[in-house]
Amino acid sequence: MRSVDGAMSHPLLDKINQGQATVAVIGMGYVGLPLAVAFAEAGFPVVGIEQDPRRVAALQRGESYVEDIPSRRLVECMQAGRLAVSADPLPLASVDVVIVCVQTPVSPNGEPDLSAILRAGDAIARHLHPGMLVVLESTTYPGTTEEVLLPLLERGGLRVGHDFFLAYSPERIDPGNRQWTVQNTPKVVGGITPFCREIACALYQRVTTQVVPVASATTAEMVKLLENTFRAVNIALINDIALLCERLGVDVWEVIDAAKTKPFGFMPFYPGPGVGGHCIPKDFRILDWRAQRLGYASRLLAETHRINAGMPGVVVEKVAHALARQGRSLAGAQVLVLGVAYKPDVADTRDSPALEVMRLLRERGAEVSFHDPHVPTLHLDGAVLERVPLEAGLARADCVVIITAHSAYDWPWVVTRSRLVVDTRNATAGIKGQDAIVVRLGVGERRR
Ligand code: SAJ
Repeated sequence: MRSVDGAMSHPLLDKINQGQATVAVIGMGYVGLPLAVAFAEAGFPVVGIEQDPRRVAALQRGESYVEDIPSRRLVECMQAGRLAVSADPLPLASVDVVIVCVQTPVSPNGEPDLSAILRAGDAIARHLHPGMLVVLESTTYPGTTEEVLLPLLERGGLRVGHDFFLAYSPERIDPGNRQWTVQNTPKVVGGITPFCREIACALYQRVTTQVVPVASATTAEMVKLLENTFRAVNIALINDIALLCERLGVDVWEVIDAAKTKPFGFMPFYPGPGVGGHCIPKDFRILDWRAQRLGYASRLLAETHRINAGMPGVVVEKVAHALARQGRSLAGAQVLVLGVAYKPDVADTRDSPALEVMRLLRERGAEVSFHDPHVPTLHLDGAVLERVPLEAGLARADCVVIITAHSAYDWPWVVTRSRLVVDTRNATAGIKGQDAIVVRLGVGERRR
């Protein structure tokens, strides 16, 4: 691969640098679709490989189901002939680059489910040909690319670093984030060999402003887990501090706002009813699972899970206590949950803490309904719940629980129409309702 001047060269590298490499993206989800569109908009011919026929049909109709990609951008790429979608992995036989963006769920004990990666790896292995670059982006335990994907790809006799190239580059998509996109978020890249890394860096340089090469694929896998474990641990910390502040009789939200005036050495996190989404609840558990198999039991990671997973129960206890102070029992009470998406201003409810809060409220006999401006129907334990009209829901509710503070809510309007509010997001700070009683997570009764 080395030319006379020592620079690395290879026909694939030339095709990438000329924007002529054909790119396949496996997994057209909230990671894969924006990536496929980014490469297509950079001029590459792209094929999206997607196993879900409903997604394939939607994309072929020019309908985007990923909020960060408006259908207009998808249609433009398809009409320019630079983006096609296929349910069949056959196109892999004729592409130069394959990027794997499939999901890696975890089981209740934190064990990562690699089945989607293995299916993708098997499909690639069946179509692997000399001169191909394979990049894994799915979040997984450190060692997956080298110990699981590489042997799968080499089973046909082709050798990594010579016949084909393999790298890992963690996805850094933050759904709903309008400021940080594929194009301007630095991209970490680690290769199985130095040339694997070189080629993968050249690929991402075509769509991102900054590429960050690291020593190996395992290093790159660890970078991703550190990023999200950092968030999970700090969310657990502030949830813990919130419960301490309640007992201290201070307002944790005021404490955080004052602490973040420190211009260095502090980064604010905020308490809440639990941690949702595709990544933060699970990524640190993948790391914990791997650590335990390496004989390292991290107490911090175990405690992080206990605290964050325990927050829905804390919220339900707060509802029960607030009702009891009005002489009402949670059993039989009408409870309205506001905001069921896993974070503000998105429609995604996957692993949303609202689901566990609603389950626990129901277990305690409450009549639970929900409203969310972005979520018209909610699947909960096999049932399909319809969102209730907001004003009618507030009028009927004995207690309103704010789980996700979408910016579309007019909180003074909500509070004045509520009897009792349990606010887990500090959405009602400073709002005085005529007769509403507002209980905020992390705010203690001020001692005289
Ligand atoms: N949360 C809190 N308190 C906080 C921050 C978040 O309770 O201070 C909760 C949120 O309500 C949400 C969950 O944690 O339920 C996850 O929040 P998030 O802001 O981390 O949102 P995600 O999972 O969509 O995106 C994260 C990315 N977020 C940011 O960098 C801000 C990033 O960690 C990853 O790029 C992405 O996951 C991923 O795909 O790994």
